Amino acid sequence: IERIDFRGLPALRLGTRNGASAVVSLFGGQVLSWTPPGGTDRLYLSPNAVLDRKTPIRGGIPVCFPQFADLGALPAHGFARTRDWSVLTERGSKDYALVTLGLVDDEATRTLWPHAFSAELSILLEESRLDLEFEVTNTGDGDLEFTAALHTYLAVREVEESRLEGLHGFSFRDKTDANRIKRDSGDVLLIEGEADRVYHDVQRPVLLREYDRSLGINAEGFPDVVVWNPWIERSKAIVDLPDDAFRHMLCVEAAAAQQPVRLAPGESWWGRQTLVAL
Ligand code: TA6
Repeated sequence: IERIDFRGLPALRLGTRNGASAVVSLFGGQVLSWTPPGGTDRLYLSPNAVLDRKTPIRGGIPVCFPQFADLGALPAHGFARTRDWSVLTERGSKDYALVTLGLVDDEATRTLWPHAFSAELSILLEESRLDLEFEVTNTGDGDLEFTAALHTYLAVREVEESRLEGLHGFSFRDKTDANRIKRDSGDVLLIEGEADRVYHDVQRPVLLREYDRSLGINAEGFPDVVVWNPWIERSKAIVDLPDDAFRHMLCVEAAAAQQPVRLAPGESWWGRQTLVAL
């Protein structure tokens, strides 16, 4: 684990002896890159991402907290992705690297969201696996409620040739169709247009299949799976995405979105997303 400067951002590089590596920005507590041994980057980071330490970074794994998307009155996806996180612990051996980053409330966060909290993000890199665990503790003396997500931007070779398996039978809220609640009937989900879906209470791992590789995506604690691809028009409208970005990215996110998490004073909650390169 070494401290690096990633295009002007303070960051950590994690590596293992067999050649797995990851880059984590302290701004946002955001994984920006993850390359399993012998492979290419499995995360999508927009070549137009603005790295000015103010703007949310477009790509990697943004942490959405204490609000997912525009579900409440806070800025979209909350404030965790635009704050500086601190390094709490770092550990490693030849086979793994583990860092835990921390974020606590301060005057600026309390102005937006009047709660005392501490959040920890543990990032574990192993051979072909990346594991992110997000934990929130209510350190105040009143109840608090939040929604959250690990907004994972996966890199795909060609989105129209990618297949997502494991979501059939679960109901989802379709943001591209007036938030209607629908249910998937097909065995695989193909991305052939804009997708912005929150799948509820997903009980099994999801598999992203491409013609020459696959990725297992598992979650614990986070009940929902969000699938997002902006497609042609929205890619053009999003300034920090190239026009053809939609072809090379697919967000498959671990979220607690449908039902806010409620914590009494002293209580904690955690959720995890695990990616396995296959
Ligand atoms: O997770 C899907 C989503 O909430 C979409 O609705 C889309 O807006 C996306 O996240 C990106 O949000 P951002 O605020 O980063 O532009």
